[in-house]
Amino acid sequence: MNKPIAVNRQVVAGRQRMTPSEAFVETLVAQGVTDVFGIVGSAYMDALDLFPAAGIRFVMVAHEQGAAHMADGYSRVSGRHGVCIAQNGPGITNFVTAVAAAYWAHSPVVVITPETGSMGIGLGGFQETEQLPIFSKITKFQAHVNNKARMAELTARAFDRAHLELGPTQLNIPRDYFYGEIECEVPHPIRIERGAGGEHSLAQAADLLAQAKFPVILSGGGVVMSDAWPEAIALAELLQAPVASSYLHNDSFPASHPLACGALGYQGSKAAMKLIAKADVVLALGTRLGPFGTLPQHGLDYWPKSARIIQVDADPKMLGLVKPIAVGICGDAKQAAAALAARLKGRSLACQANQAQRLADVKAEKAAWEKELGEWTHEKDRWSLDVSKSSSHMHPRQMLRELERAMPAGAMVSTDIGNICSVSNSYLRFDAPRSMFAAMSFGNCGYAFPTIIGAKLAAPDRPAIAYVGDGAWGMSFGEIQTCVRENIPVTAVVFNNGQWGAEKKNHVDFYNNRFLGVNLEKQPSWAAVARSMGADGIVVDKVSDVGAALAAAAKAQQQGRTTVLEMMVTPELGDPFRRDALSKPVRLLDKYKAYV
Ligand SMILES: Cc1ncc(C[n+]2csc(CCOP(=O)(O)OP(=O)(O)O)c2C)c(N)n1
Ligand SMILES: [Mg+2]
Repeated sequence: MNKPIAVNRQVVAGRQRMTPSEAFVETLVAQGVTDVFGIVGSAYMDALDLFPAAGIRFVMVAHEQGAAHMADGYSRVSGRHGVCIAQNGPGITNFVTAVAAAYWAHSPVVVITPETGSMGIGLGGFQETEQLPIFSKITKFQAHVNNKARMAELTARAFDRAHLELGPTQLNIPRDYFYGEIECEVPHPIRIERGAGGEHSLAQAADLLAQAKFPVILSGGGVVMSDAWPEAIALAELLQAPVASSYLHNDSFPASHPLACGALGYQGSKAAMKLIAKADVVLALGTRLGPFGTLPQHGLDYWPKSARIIQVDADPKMLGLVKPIAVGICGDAKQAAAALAARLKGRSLACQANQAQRLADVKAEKAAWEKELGEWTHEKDRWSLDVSKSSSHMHPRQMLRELERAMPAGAMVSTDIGNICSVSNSYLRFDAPRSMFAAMSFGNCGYAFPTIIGAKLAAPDRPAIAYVGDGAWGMSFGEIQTCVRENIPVTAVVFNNGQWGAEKKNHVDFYNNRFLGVNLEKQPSWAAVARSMGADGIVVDKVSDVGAALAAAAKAQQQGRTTVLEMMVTPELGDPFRRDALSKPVRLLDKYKAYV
């Protein structure tokens, strides 16, 4: 029987004798950690034992990949660290995919990796692998505890650097180093305040914006991370500039704002694309301008190649990396937007002369895109028409539109990688920041469900909804156990089209319908699986039932229930991901001649 635990969050002060486990746990407390995701392991049990007394909740997950995705979602909602821990060797290698995803989402995730004991390293004992090289390219900083006396110092540094360098960091600890006695002081967290950027570059940027005839703001993840909505709105209003959101950052500007045009990139907004195409100056605010996010879409090669670009990014290495820039500002999006607005206020702006025309353009393009979306009730390519004709299920676009209409206020939505999840990009609009969590440029299937679980833990009062294709669901549904056991209620909307659709689309477009490894035959009833795992499972087969089902699932969250909505949809498929990266097959050998 466990006895009631007296929680004490008071960090021990001054230099003290303590065990390395105590130093480690005290440093977590000092860094404000209240939740850690993972699977139990002997490697760190001596420290884990202290978590309850230190007021740290250990969230037991089904798979370590889930733990790291949860840490990612948690950090993206809260702006605080997400933390995960696991057993040395296999527990740690299970983290890899999710840490790579967090890396490209710039999430301050601290990955704690206990490793083989220091006296056994290199002997091939049990659960041994070199844990630093594995993460070297997907973390911003790696701390290796090379002496147990440095436990607090290096633990603190891993946490400090995750915020400072805007991404995951690793804390690698030989497992025997949790034991013993040391003398140390628990460091205070170091939090660096970022500034607006250099005076000279801000002045240059203000001049460019003052001369711009058609300025467009491209609002990115940095706007979300720095809580810069008010400053981005003020700057947009000052310039009366249309605002596009960067790829999968639909929550980087309020969707209901008259200047908001929607997102660029795959399955993004044609209005945003057509308006940015007219820009003579683009202010890329808090975005690294990732290459995938500005590829031609909907047949539109919209990127304004002759526009002057002002790029604001907190990471100086991102400035001018992908697109040539006129001005690079190394600064915080919030501070930079405020500083630019202060420099522009009261100045005569060239964009004032044609303001009425520009606003009319914005209104017209938005209305046209809305009308097109409203009428785009199903995919129109020949294959899609054929397969949906013989299906009684819902057209994905109609189902997505209904989900959009029924979206509860303040909802957080995570999206997976797949054809329907990607199409959903056109239908996801937010009026609060920190609301959209997508797999970003790492693009791994299996991302959305664990991520929303982490988000829900960080923001329990907000409705939490994951969009997941049925293939990706097969990878990630195990975390229903976490929702149920740990009482973290969420809603998973699973798109059952019976296929790895996004890849099947390539077979249709490039491989003459030679389908291989894409049909998800003999799937279980995902609703029944959910019920057997202690969640609610509902099959939805009619567009008219979609809204009520989502509303009921959101309500069930308030009662602590997790729901899986299994959406029965036709196999039709929207535009492919990588038209840019595929080409029609060429075969030179006779035996493969038919494979074209
Ligand atoms: C971990 C991982 N494995 C494979 C892929 C390649 N891939 C991209 S989309 C996709 C199909 C997704 O199918 P599903 O989840 O059913 O969604 P749908 O496309 O059918 O809507 C696959 C296999 C990937 N992105 N990530
Ligand atoms: Mg599918």
